[in-house]
Amino acid sequence: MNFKEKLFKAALKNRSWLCVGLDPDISKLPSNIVKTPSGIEEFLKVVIDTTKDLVCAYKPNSAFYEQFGIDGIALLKSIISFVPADIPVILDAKRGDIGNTSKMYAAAAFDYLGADAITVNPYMGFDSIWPFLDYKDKGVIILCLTSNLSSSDFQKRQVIDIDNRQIPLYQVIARTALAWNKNDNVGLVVGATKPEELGELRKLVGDGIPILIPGVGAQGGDLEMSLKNGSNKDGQLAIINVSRSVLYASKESDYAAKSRENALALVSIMRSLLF
Ligand code: OMP
Repeated sequence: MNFKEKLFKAALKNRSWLCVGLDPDISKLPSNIVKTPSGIEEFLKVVIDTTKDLVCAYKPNSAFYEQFGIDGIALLKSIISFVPADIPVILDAKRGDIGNTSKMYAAAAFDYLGADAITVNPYMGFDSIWPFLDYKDKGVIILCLTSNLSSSDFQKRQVIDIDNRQIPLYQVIARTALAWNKNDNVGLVVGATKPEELGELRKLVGDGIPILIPGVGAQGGDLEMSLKNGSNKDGQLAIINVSRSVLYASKESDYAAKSRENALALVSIMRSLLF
């Protein structure tokens, strides 16, 4: 089963387009959790167990694991394999390098870690992305318009596309991503903090491309607007990522119940609008 099929299956089974971000931060952990990689492992496994019927995917961000060195990589691998087999894991690593190097990044993400999809940075162009696209069953989610304030430094600059049209750079990326979608395994990242552009981008790429939408919760993005503007005509494929506001719902030992409560509040809105 490829990434998109697995994503659809999980979303329809759980009636949810929520992706919980698994970004462990020692300073935010509940007080009863031991502040070591094995303490974090226990914490993340509890959160997965308590939310696995509420999500369409999980998204561990590699940086939060790399900070612990070799133990962090082991933790990342263990967390990915702990996620139930019918729920896709998006490795958030924003990779991209010369082709020869991207090939190694792809092998690390897909063959070693066992991720179902990865986020990639398109700045270096097609030969930096094809080693990922070449894994036909894996999702390749391309940064298009990111949620951060400084995204406009480059992404909103007006540029001339190959057909001589003057458009913002993020639209060039979206149009190019469509051209790269020969294996039907391309997705885009568009921040929830950019709702107007999100709607414009959904129209531009059509109904078949998953859009990963981070920025709801801690970054202030609006859930309903993200669903309305990011979903396709059937109310699908807007993957709403929420990390901190689900993971760190409580500093106390009731964190599992509180994480579930926060995830369920988001999913209830999704269910009332989309399912
Ligand atoms: P919270 O703000 O805690 O919900 O986390 C958001 C997660 O999404 C983090 O792992 C970010 O690195 C990631 N992210 C963004 O916040 N903005 C983007 O534009 C892209 C991503 C991403 O690629 O997932």
